[in-house]
Amino acid sequence: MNIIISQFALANAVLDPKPVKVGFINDSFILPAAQAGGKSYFLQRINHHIFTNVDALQENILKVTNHIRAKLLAAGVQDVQRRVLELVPTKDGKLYYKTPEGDYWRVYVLIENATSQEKVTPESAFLAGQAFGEFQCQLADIPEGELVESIPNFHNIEFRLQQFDDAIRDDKAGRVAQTKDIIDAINARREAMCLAERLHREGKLHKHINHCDTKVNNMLFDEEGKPMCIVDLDTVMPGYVLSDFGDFMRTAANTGEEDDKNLDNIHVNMEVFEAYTRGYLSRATFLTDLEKSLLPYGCRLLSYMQTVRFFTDYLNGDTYYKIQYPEHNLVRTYAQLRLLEEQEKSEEAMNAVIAK
Ligand code: GN1
Ligand code: MG
Repeated sequence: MNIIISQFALANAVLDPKPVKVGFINDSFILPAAQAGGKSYFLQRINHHIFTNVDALQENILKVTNHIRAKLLAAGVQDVQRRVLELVPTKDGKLYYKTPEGDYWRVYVLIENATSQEKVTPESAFLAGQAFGEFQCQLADIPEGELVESIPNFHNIEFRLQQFDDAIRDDKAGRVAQTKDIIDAINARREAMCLAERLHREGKLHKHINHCDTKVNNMLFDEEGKPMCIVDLDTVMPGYVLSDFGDFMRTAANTGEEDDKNLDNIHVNMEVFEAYTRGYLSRATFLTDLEKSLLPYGCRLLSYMQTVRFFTDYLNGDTYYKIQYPEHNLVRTYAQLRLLEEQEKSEEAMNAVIAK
């Protein structure tokens, strides 16, 4: 690993990499500064089986971070280096290093004294809503076509259902026969869940730049518990605002875990829903009436999409998501499906919050 680290233009010496468990896709390490007062870094091996165009991925991230940094500087914001990620180039000016074995590595400056939350409170959900709303506003003026879809059709539910159909047809892991209940639950909702794509084709629902992975733990908080920096920019790309709203609710407005084995733990946390919605709508002032009215559907869409994605990976023999035990993707599927059912029951209550 020293050979990898030595490729990057670090400002000072660093200690041995310390692995950190974040996300299901990339491998991450902290490079602590060797001397007090020095800079620490965040090293990642990019999963290039998932992000197949690493050049485009890294270009996207550079554009997004430069765009946000310019806005923060123009607004006179203090401590800009804690509010936006900074990529560290290699010594020959590239945005990643490719090893002779074909692995891709990148480095960010580590944001110091930051914490992340796995569970939010209504107070932090309100602040998170403001922060994700602001993030969308900051990126709203990136010209169309400037960012590449780092994973093509990433949040396109029609595409995800196609992958699901293919997985059933191929039945690579021989798991289709025992999972008919899930297949039926997915099929029963497919027509209704493709609404966003239909509205887009009809020219009624437009795309904005989205984060596309607005899990609570992709936001760093400062010492006072205020949102400071949005991280994990791999999937920043054009999409429907429903994606970011829905994915936050999927992960934060859930009283259970994403992979809860006890389905009775899973309910919609309406307090968090209400607080995030208030924060988000106070900043995302560009939303149309149609977009606002679709937000509860957006919650269901993201839970449904995640059900389809975890389940498709299960049928394919667990090749996409990192798993911790053999049936993990099946457990995740059931937990996401239950969340979807709970969100269906809360539809009226959600509509009332938005209307208010
Ligand atoms: C993956 O690895 P992480 O936590 O950043 C996935 C998201 C899913 C999420 C499920 C590139 O995100 O789309 O919503 O797992 N990222 C990719 O928790 O597929
Ligand atoms: Mg991610």
